[in-house]
Amino acid sequence: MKKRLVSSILCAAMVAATIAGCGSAAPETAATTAPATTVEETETPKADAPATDVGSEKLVVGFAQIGQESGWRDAETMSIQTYASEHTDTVELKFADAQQKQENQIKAIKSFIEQDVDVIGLAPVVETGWDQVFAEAQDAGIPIILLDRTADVDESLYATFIGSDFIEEGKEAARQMAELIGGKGKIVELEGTVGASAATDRKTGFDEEIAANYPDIEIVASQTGDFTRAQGKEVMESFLKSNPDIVGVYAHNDDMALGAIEAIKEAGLKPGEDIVTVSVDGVKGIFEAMVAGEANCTVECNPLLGPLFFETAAKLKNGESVEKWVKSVDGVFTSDIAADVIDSRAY
Ligand code: GZL
Repeated sequence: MKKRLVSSILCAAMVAATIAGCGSAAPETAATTAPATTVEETETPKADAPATDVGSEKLVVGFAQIGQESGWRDAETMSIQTYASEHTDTVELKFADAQQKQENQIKAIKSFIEQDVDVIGLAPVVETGWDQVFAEAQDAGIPIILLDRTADVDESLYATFIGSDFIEEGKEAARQMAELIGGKGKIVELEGTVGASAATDRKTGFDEEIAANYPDIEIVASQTGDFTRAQGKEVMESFLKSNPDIVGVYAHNDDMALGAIEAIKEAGLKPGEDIVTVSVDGVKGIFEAMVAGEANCTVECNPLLGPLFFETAAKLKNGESVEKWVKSVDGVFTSDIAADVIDSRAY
């Protein structure tokens, strides 16, 4: 607790300092090991250091990433690690890749607590199962930032959620789908990871919008593809076998849509024409498919959250209050403008 108190005092002087991180992205942790720590350890500031002394005080952040399931996830990881590696003087990043397993994320959080980091960041792979370890972090005086996915815990157990409005993304996708198919026809839905807030809420938003406003559109099948391209393709193959007359596919992320496009082509049909696609994320691959006439719409979900993440972590270390939800601003992109914007896309 003493270190935390000192950090809080010292951090008052950090407001002017640029927040930076040291790129110490640990190699991918194996599925069963505890998270790798960085090579460099910070010195605990001397308890009697004057409040104005910035010294070698660093913002020490532990981030428990889900894994590498999609191009979007890779873009987010790059954003976090690049920001840290470009600011090696005042921030130390301890990074763990949980290989999409909640138990590895929990292990990583416990390790960050043992190492007494200043702030813990987490993209919760699923919404439930976090109460115990979040309470341990709270008892240790370490605030938690939720990045890009929410957790189903009491709000007092985390400092803030930085991410998009997934329900609104789902509603926008429904409006785009309705426009593409003229408000009628049979469609299928490729869901994200079971239990993930991004999947649950994108489904809620889409299905409710369709039910409320488009009575002539029928969702004839809906199944998880776990946010991966391979599983998106596999599920779409089965959809096509049992539903030969579908006119559209809604995928909770672009990677699954790209897998579905492969399946549609292998079934001898034209993606983007015989079966239209609407998905979420805005990764480069879906823009390339739209330019090729094989995809129709992507609802953007910004993964470039690194700078905002570190900025928010610094505010927490400075003892500043932050909004409970720092909402990302996202756009919508359709195939008619894809060629004009593809070169300006940052991920
Ligand atoms: C959204 C994020 C989702 C992306 C997927 O914030 O959690 O996880 O939409 C990724 O591509 O796998």
